[in-house]
Amino acid sequence: MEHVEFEKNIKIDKNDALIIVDMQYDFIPGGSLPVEEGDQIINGINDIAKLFKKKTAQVVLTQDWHPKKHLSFASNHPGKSPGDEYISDNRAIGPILWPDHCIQGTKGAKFHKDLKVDLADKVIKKGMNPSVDSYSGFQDNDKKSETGLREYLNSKKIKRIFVCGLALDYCCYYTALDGFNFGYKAYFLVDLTRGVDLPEGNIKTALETMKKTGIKFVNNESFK
Ligand code: VGL
Ligand code: ZN
Repeated sequence: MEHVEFEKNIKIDKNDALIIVDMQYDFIPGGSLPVEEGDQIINGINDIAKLFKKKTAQVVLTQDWHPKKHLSFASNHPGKSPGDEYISDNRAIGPILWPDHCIQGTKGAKFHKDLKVDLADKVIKKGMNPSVDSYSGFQDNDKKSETGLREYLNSKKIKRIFVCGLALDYCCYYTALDGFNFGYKAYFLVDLTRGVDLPEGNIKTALETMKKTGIKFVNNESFK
């Protein structure tokens, strides 16, 4: 990624939270909504999670957790296919439809076995309302109901959030934006994310929008 400046001299402390977004089988190659190279970020995420634990910061996992009849699935719209454009009222669903993924209780909804889930202090599930999607770890797409993440972070006096995981241009992006808009300083661990880039160009737009908004970018060097 060109034109991105990485923050320097970031010292993690107890008012920081690492938010690891949707590291579930369905988003990893072999799953139903695979993000290219999604498996390649697992070790790096484990390493950064260890650093956060060592510094007594919070580690939070989000988990996409859909009912089988979720309206973000193309299979629940006769005649539609995954990737087709679809925008419902309030942008509750869309801008595109997805293959069936992260159905509650299935293997695809489980965290990848190599992810060190024991390092997590909290798991936040999202996307349970069948007619509203939740890309953000904080709230539903229609902004009418929250997941409990903000309440949790506030109970721990969190001031800064660091976002990584899958997918860069959907759930990571909306989590970072909401976090910023809810008043946290928001940092994006861009090397520890991968995107779907649907529609094409979506990753670039997401990165530009975050930069413009005031979300900061960090990499491994930022913590040294
Ligand atoms: C996601 C599409 C649908 C994500 C979740 O985790 O980025 N993307 N559901
Ligand atoms: Zn989903």
